Amino acid sequence: MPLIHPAARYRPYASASGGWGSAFSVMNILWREQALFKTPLALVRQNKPKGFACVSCAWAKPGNPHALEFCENGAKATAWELTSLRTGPGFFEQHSLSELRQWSDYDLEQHGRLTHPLRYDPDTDRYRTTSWEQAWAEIGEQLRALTPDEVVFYASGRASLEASFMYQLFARAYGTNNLPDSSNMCHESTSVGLQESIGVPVGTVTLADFEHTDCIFFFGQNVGSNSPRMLHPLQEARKRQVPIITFNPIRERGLERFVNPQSVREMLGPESTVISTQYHQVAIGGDTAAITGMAKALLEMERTALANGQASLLDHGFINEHTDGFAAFVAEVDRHGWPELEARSGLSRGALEAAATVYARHERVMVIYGMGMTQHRHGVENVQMLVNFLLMRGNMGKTGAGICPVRGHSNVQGQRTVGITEDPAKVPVEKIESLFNFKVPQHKGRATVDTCGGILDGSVKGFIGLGGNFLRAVPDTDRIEPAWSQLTLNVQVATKLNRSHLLPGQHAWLLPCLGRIEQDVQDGVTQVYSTEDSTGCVHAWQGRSEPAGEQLRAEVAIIAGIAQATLSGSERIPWEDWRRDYAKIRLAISQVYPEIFHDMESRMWAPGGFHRPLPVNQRQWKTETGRARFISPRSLDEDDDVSLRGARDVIQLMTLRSNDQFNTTVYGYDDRFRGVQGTRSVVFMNRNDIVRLGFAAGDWVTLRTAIEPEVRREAGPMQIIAYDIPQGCAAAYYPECNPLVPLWHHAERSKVPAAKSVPIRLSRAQPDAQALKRALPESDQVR
Ligand SMILES: Nc1nc2c(c(=O)[nH]1)N[C@H]1C(S)=C(S)[C@@H](COP(=O)(O)OP(=O)(O)OC[C@H]3O[C@@H](n4cnc5c(=O)[nH]c(N)nc54)[C@H](O)[C@@H]3O)O[C@H]1N2
Ligand SMILES: Nc1nc2c(c(=O)[nH]1)N[C@H]1C(S)=C(S)[C@@H](COP(=O)(O)OP(=O)(O)OC[C@H]3O[C@@H](n4cnc5c(=O)[nH]c(N)nc54)[C@H](O)[C@@H]3O)O[C@H]1N2
Ligand SMILES: [Mo]
Repeated sequence: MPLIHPAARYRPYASASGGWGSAFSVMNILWREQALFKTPLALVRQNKPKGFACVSCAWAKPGNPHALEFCENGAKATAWELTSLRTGPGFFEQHSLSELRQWSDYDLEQHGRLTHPLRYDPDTDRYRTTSWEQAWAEIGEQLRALTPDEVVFYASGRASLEASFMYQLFARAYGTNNLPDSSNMCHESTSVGLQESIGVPVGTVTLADFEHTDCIFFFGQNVGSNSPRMLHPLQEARKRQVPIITFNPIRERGLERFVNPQSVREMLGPESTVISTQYHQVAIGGDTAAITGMAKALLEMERTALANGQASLLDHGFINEHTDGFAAFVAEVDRHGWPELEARSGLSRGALEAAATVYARHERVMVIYGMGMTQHRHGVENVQMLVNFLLMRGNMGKTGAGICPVRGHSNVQGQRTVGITEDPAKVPVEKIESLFNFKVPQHKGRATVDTCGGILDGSVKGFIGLGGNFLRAVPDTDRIEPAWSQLTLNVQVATKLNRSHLLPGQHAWLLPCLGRIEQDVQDGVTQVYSTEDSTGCVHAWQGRSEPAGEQLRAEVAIIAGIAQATLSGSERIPWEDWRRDYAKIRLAISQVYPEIFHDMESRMWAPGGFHRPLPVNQRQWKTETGRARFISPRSLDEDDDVSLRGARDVIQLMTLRSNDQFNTTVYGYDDRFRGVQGTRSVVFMNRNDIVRLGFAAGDWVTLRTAIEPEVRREAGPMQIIAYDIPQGCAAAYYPECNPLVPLWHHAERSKVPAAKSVPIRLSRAQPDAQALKRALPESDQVR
């Protein structure tokens, strides 16, 4: 067997993020997608007034955009959608689904855009072309035969406010609140945590706050790969000498140095901007302990100051007037000694005191965070701990300060705002009932984890997917796959082929839709659509590129088609009018949610969009007690109930994204910033752990979940990379590692799968030629 030395494919990345590496990477994908000419034209309009919203991340779209307001990964996402490659009817004549199931995620999507509505034919094991009218009629018939609570309506976070509003209304008029959403795997810990703590489910920071902040804390988010446009305001802040204090187990390149690829001077010159002024490599799951440590340091500084007759360090005026729970929080912090905090956080007292000192010296502090905080068993407490930290010095409801969750999908926050949620208590039921003349079901529906449970036990029989790749994105994928193929009904609205489409169940349709970059013409009139970004701004957009095929339909039209074929019509929902004129959908949205969306039709065109009202910014707290709440964590341990502390062969695995993917969409096999080339089958480990466990860098291993060992959960083979990551911690890629995450291993209350903290054991693997080829797809050595 050929020996593959890791040095051939792993070389630490010495450059800054952005820069020439970024420019080359974009050219590469334009070439591969055969989109060299179309894409650059489209990119000029990306994130611009009268242009289209980037289909990649949810980061804010400024009112005064750069000449080119896009990033490396936004450009990749655009090229991915505008590709000249097609997966048409001929493709499905050639390939059966059992054959396609052997393909990689990369190969499936790389084949290009879906072009025709398809129905699965079990006799030939192939998708066959159907007509839209027939598809809608047959899907309607299937839905009417099922009981509403046996069906779920999944949304992946891209669909516009208009399509999303229609989608949830359809599900509810049909008779269920089963509305799982990608946000159930993502920022639901934020929605639950912030709602309780400060009375809004979303972040409070806007782009303008970046101009006024004087200090930034950054937890568990990989800005260089996952929201690169945010590097611009961060770079601006650094030019004003704003300190940025980062907590992340891995030294992410984008959090260290940045060269703006759109600045000629920076590209040609030697400088790069240092992003993080302090970098703390916290242990996986150690953030609550780290923040407790900083709170402890602050309380100690405060006591010393008061004893010396100096001014108070904490904002007692704010704490007394606006918060509750402070005394209990102080007692909780006092309860923990430094040795315990150091052990749990993996950071020294000195490091935590240094961070706390910077915090104490600044007046306008904001906290930015991502999946490193939410995807833990204590994800909700992690988020609430960030709020506690901010409240100590009144960093809420003041310019330049606040909390900034970095959302994932480009309209995931907006989908929740217009009613995509399993909880009817979160939607204005009375307004919906009186406007549309139907009863909203009163009982809670299923979110993502409950949907998976229902698929496993057979109580979920029908699945409608508005985008996404549910089967690949959810935890415990190897257990769910066989059950997924037992569904009675499986309808997927998609732009490209993915694994969720390949295990079709009894009756399955694959319906191709327009992407957001494409022109959406209904009855001769070009439609516009709207989204809400991570900072709570609502914008209008318009796609202008030529659609990938004549048969494609807009998501709005597809939902209207299925709804009309399913519902009795007694509901008084004007599906056909809405399909013809999206302004009418927006009017309905503004009637159901007037506080947020009044006069939406005119306001959404304002440069930078319009802000949803955030009472927090007026220091009004819509919480249970009418105050902002210090909510003490119940434990410093991220996994207290499954802790395998003391089991020396167990390490904590985080599953994360490379720089060359968008969620389950794999653009390529390089992770430039982490120095990996040509493979995704790697596990990053601390050198001491590698030696201690009897391995060497470059060894092939199988990863096995250590909790609930009676269930066999495995992933691999993967090659070990010796990496700068704390001892006891490891990292590997999502979605390859999803079979390792037990379905029940999720955040309490928010049910976000704890994808950032899975206890695993390693065993030596001997990959055969086929496994090697899968692991190293671009390697000549194994061909
Ligand atoms: N190019 C690109 N852009 C994307 C996406 C994509 O896949 N590709 N996905 C989109 C989506 S849906 C989302 S939700 C976002 C995701 O964006 P991120 O929130 O950045 O998600 P991850 O890549 O999973 O990385 C999480 C980061 O958390 C760190 N981390 C892991 N565990 C811990 C911990 O216990 N504590 C701390 N402090 N840090 C930890 C990891 O080292 C990593 O840097 O990006 C969005 N944008
Ligand atoms: N282990 C582990 N698991 C995770 C995560 C993790 O960090 N670790 N992250 C979680 C997170 S944060 C998220 S958000 C989920 C993501 O879960 P999903 O949102 O379900 O997955 P995506 O990969 O974003 O979906 C990609 C598919 O969407 C379709 N698509 C693309 N554009 C459009 C469009 O405009 N319209 C329609 N209808 N379809 C379109 C394409 O067919 C494409 O194949 O995964 C979660 N799972
Ligand atoms: Mo996400």
